[in-house]
Amino acid sequence: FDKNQDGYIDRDEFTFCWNSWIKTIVRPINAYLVVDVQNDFISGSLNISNCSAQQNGIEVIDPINKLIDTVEFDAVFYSLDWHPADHVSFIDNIKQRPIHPTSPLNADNAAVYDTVIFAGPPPMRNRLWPRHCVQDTWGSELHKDLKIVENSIKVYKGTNPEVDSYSVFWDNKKMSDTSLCGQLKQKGITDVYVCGLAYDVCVGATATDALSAGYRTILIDDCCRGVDLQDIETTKETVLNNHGVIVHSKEVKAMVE
Ligand code: VGL
Ligand code: ZN
Repeated sequence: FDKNQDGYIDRDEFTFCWNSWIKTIVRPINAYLVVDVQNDFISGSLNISNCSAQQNGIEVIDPINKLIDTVEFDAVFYSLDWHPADHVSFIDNIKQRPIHPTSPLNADNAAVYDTVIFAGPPPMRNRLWPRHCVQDTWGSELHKDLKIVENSIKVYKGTNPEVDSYSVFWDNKKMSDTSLCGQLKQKGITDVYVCGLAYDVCVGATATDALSAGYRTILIDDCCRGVDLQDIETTKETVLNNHGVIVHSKEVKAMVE
């Protein structure tokens, strides 16, 4: 850069270079991704407080809202688990599909939260859940106290009756992606801040996919609640092993600004 009489870098030249070149390379562009903060996971049919970790989903709402109010993210996304009535993950649909002969459990002895193998083709491992987040029902609505930002984007997943979708990027078979992938690219997002429900299921799968897609990925620990304590620990280890970052929500504002 040219220097002025005082020996400082010329402002106009620096500003030009920053805006037209440097910024586009080095400035983070931050997305806030709020995963599945829906009625069924908080107080409905898949209330996570009935699961082994006994955590309460309602507790994520205040810290998530606080970040919405205080941090200027470049984009905000809300994902919704959005299942058709005949979805493969619902235990009460188990008789609708043939079980593979190698499946340790079958329609007579599988219980909720168990995993069975459906015949396919191809054979497909599938965890069984109570009927939840059926499209256009109260259970699939975002919780009424969750703040919805203007110009934010909703992402629907789990819409294919034959394949479950924990990650907000890809279904569990990696057969098809959601609208999130294209939106992040189109907006030039570099950093993804992930939070929501359930920590060890959809939040974990989403953070893992964000890392493998090459995004700098920040998991906001106190804005997540999960199903199983051991699985939550495994989720955190996986994120850290793949060069993700785990922070408390009070650290986020300084990271983004
Ligand atoms: C989820 C179980 C089944 C989640 C979705 O959002 O974490 N968990 N479907
Ligand atoms: Zn689901």
